[in-house]
Amino acid sequence: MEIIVPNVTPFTKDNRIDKDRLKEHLENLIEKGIDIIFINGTTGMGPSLSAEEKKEILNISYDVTGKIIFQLGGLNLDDTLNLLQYSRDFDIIGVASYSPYYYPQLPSKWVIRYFKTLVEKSPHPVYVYNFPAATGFDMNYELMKQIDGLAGLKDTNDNFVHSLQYKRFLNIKVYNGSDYLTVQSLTYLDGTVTAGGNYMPELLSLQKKLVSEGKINDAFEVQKTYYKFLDIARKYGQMSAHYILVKELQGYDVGYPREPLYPLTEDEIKQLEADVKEIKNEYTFILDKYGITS
Ligand code: ELE
Repeated sequence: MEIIVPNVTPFTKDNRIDKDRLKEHLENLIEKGIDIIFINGTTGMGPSLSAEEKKEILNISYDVTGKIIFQLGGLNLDDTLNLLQYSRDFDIIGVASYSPYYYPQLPSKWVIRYFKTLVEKSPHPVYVYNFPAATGFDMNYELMKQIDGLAGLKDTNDNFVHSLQYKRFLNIKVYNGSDYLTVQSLTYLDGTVTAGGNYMPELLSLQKKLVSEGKINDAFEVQKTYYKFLDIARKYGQMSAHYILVKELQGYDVGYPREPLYPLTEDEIKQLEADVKEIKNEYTFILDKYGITS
């Protein structure tokens, strides 16, 4: 079972990728036991990145680890194929793509054709990133069945039965991508993809350890604390709150989100810090209880 973190992408105040901060962040995640980094995902603002920037992020990340799934999807197939070609020289876990998005009512045969093209051209195992709430398209197990050679899928879906169906009907790796289903995904699927791991890598690693030892009830207890911080992230807009929460819980700066996802205001940051302060002792209590150093 794997714990996978879709990393935040640190930007500078003038909207450029902050290489040093990205490197520092990924080093910390790997050190804290994260198995795979999912780069250019939703949390990493994949749709806001140019093809060149996606390459740059692959390069920086690869300096830290090869345990990478490289998300390279987009609405320009030339770019995507070019990125696939580019990834050839990197020894990574795989590549991933969300389905073509934005355009309404896409015939499913086009989406199937898209993923078949990726499988055919990819030098690496291919993972589907299914996020119907964001893309407007659901790559359900019946569609997935029509594509041979896929390695796996990340299903960002609060409907856990939907994720279980892939496991039931297909022989591929299946991860759920909802932050609130970490223990469930570790127990019943091949693992979890969770943005919360950016700022709570210790609690995520601990959930994995407890599940692998069969201590599911203890894992649920840890998950309750995990939930409390996820709730804080959502209260302020999770895409930008992640940046502050990394600072609060991991102690280093990951810069800014990229506009038009605006950073939290001074007042919001103060409020968020107060919220964190109220429950931070729970975090340290758990780390102490299990003898984890942060
Ligand atoms: C998730 C989103 C899902 C993470 C990525 C991810 O960033 O690439 O609110 O749990 O549905 O897709 O963070 O957010 P929730 O896989």
